[in-house]
Amino acid sequence: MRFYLTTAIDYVNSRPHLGTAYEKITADVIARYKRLCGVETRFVMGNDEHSQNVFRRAREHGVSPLEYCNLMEREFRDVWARLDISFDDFIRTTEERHRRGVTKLLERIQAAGDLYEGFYEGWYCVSCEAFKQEKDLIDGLCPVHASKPDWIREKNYFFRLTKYREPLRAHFAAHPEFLVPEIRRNEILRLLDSGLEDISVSRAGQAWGIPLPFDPDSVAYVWFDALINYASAVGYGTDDRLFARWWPADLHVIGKDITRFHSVVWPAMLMSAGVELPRQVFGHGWVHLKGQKMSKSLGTTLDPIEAADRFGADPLRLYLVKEIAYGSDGDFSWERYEERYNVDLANNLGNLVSRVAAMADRYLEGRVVGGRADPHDRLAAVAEGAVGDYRRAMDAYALHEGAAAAYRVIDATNEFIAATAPWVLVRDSSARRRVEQVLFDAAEAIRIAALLLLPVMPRSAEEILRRVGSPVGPHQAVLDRDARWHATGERILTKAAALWPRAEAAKP
Ligand code: ME8
Repeated sequence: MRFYLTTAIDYVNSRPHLGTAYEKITADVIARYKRLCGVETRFVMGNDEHSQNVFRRAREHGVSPLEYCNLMEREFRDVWARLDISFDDFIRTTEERHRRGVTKLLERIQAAGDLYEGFYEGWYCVSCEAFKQEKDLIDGLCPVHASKPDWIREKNYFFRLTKYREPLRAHFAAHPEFLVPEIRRNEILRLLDSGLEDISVSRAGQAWGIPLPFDPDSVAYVWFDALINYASAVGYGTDDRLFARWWPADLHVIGKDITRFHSVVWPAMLMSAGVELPRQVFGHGWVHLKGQKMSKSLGTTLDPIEAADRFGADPLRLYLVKEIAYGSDGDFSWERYEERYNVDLANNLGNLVSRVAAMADRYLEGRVVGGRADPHDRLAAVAEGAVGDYRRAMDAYALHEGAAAAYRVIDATNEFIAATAPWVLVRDSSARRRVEQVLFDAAEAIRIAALLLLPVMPRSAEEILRRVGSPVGPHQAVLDRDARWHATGERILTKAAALWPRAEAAKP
C-alpha cells in the first residue's frame, strides 16, 4: 500500500500566512496519519515560481527572479520546519526536472491536437494569475484583489477544454469521490453543466516561464506550468520508474478557490496527454482572521510563526485541526486560541498527564503493574470505541472529528480519575493493587489518546508517550496494532514539568 499526497504549491511573492500554513498543517496531519497506519507515504509540497508577481517583486528588490525565489525558498522552508511539516519532497517550478515534465506533457497535449493558436484579448489579473471576463469584475475591478486588471492582447495558444466536458462529466459520475467535500463537487458539476470554454495556456513576450517546446517565443501560462508539478515531482519526464511507482496521486489537498483548476483543467490536461487521473481532490475552506478573509491588502494576514511562538507549534496545529470542520471555513482569533489552549491543553490533557504521573510517582515510585486487580472495562470500551471512530473520521478526512475522538478518551480518563479517586484509595493499605490498576488503566488510556493525537501534535504526543512509559515509540507505532487496549503489563511513568502552563493574559 502506498499513498501519494500533495498540497498546492505556493506563490512566493509573499511569506506564508496562517491560511496557507493551515493547508500545509492539515495535509501534514493526513500524511502522518497514513504513516501511522503503516502506509508508505510520499508527501510533496513546493513553490510556484513562474508568476508575474514574483518577477515584479524580484525587480523591486533589485535581484534576479531566480535569486529572489532562492531567498523565498529559504523563508518557506523555515516556516514549514517551525510548524513540523514532514514533507518528503519539495519541488520548485524553476527546477530542471519540472521543466522537463512540463515540456513532455505539453508535447503530448500538442500531439493530441488539443492546442491551437489564437488571439487573446481581454482582462488579466496578475494577482490572481487569471484571465477575467467582464462579468467577473465589479466596477471594473478584480473582486478578489480590488485592483484594475490589465487589458492584454496577444498571441496565445488555446487548450481545447471544451472537448473534455463530456469525459469529465463521465468521470465525475463514475467516481463520486473524485472531488470532496460535496459542496465543491456540486459547484463543479454545475460548472460542467453550464458549459466550458477553451482556455488560453500561454503568454507571449515574457521571459519568465517555461518556453513552449513548439514555440519558444511563448511561455506556458503559470497555471498550466504549476499543475504539472504533481507529476514532475514524481519523475514525469525524468524518471519513469519513480513515476510508475507513485502515480496516480491519491490526494491533492487544495483551497476552495482553486478547485476548478484542479478538478476541471488538470484532469482534462491529463486526459489529453493520456496520463491517469489523480484519485481525489480535497478542497478545504478558508481560515479567516476575526471573521475577515485573510488578505495582504486588508492587512488581515497573520504570521504563522507568531501564532506558533505564542504556545508552540503543536497547540497551533491542534487548534486549527480541532476547531475548524475540515472542508468548511473557520476562524482564528487570539482570544479563542488562548481559550482553547487553556481548556484543551493546560487544564485537560496536560493536567491529566501531570496528575497521573505524579500519583504514580508518589504512591508507587513510578512503577505500575496492571492485571493484579479488576480492570476497568468501561474505560477500555470508551477507548476502543474512540479508536474506531477516529479511524472512520480520519479515513474520510474529517480531521476535526478524529481530534474529537481522541478527546473523548481524554475526557473519559479525567472522569475515571475523579470517580475512582486514587488519592482516597491510597489511604487504605489493602487497596494498593486497586490504586495500581487505576493508574495503569489511566496511563493506558492516555497512551491511546496520545497515539491518536500523534499526527496532530507530533512532538507533544511523543513526549506524552514517553511519560506514560509506552512500550512502543512514536516512530515504530502502527495504529491497528498499538491502539489496542492492554489490560495487563508494567509501565514506568515519568513525572516532569507541566506540558502546557496555563496562559493568564490575553494577547491584545
Ligand atoms: O493558489 N485559508 O498559491 P497561493 C486557507 N500557486 N487556505 C488558503 C488561504 C486561507 N486564508 N489563503 C490561501 C496558489 N490559501 C497557486 C497554487 S497549485 C498547482 C498552484 C490556500 O500561494 C490556497 O487556496 O495563492 C492554495 O491552496 C494555497 O493556500 C496556496 O495559495
